[in-house]
Amino acid sequence: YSTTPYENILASNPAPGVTLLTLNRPKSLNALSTPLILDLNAAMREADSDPAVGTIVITGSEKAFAAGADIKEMKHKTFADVYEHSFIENWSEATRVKKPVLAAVNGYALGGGCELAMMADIIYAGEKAVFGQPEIKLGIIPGAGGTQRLTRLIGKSRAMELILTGKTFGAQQALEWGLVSAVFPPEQLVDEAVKTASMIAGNGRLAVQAAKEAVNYGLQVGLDQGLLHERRLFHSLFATEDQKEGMTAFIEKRAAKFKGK
Ligand code: CO8
Repeated sequence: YSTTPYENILASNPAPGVTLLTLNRPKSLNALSTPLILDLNAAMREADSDPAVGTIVITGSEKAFAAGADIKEMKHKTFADVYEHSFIENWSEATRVKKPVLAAVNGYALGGGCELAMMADIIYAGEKAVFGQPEIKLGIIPGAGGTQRLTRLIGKSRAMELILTGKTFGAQQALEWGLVSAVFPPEQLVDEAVKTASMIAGNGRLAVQAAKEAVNYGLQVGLDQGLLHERRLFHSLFATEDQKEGMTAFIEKRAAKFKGK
C-alpha cells in the first residue's frame, strides 16, 4: 500500500491491519466526483477482501473531509441522466463493506461528505470539523442518505431543521448529539482513528464482522428481529477457533492470538 493506483485517493497502511484511505482532490475540497467514488469503492473492496486488513479508516485533508458531491459535475445533469444511470446509487457501496469503517473528519463534511461519513461505523471529528446538509440551497435534497441516516442518528427535529435550512454545525455539537464519538485536535485526529482501528484489527475478525453486522442489521429492523439475528450470530461464533482461543487465553491469563478462523 505504499503507492497507490488510484487517481483521487491515497491508500496507505499506517499500522498492521489498518488501511487508511485519504480522499485527495484538494483543489475542489475533495468534492465527491464520480471518478473519486469509483476509486473509493474499488479501494474499499480491495481492503475488504485483503486478509491482512482488519479495519478501514477514511479521511480527507485538514480543510475538508469532503465538501459534497461535485456540483460542477452535477450542474448540467437532467432528470433523464440521473434517473437512467441511477446517479449516486453506487455510493452506498461503502455500507456493504464487512470490515469496520472509521471516518476521521477534519474540516468540511457537507452534503455527500456528511453522508459518506454517516455510512461509516464510527465517526471521529477534528475540533474544526463542519458538518451539514446544505443541498436545499442548491435546489435539491440530500440523496445519499442524509434525510434518513442523519434523522436516525440525531433525531427528527434537529435533522429537519438542518436539512430544511442548510445550516451547518461544528464538532462539539456533533459530539453532543452523538453523531461522532470523539473529538480531537485536527493534527491528532488521524492518529487517534488509526489507534482505534488497530485495536479493532487486533480482535478476532469473525467476531468483529459479526458485531458490525448485528448492530447495522438491528438499525433496520424491529427489536425482536434484531435480537434474534444477534443471538444467531452469537451462537455461530461458538463454531470458531477464535472463541476457543479467546476464552482459553482469558483463563490462562494471557493475550489472545486470534486467527480469524
Ligand atoms: N463541488 C465542486 N466543487 C467544489 C465543491 C463541490 N461540492 N465545494 C467546493 N468546491 C470547489 C470550489 O468551487 C472552489 O473551486 P474553484 O477554486 O475552481 O473556484 C474550490 O473548491 C474551493 O472552494 P471555495 O473557494 O468555495 O472554498 P471556501 O473555503 O471559500 O468555502 C465551502 C468552502 C464552504 C465548503 C464551499 O466551498 C461550499 O459551500 N461548497 C459547497 C458545499 C455544498 O453545497 N455541498 C453539497 C453539495 S450537493 C451534495 O452533496 C448532494 C449529495 C447528494 C448525494 C450525492 C451525490 C453525488
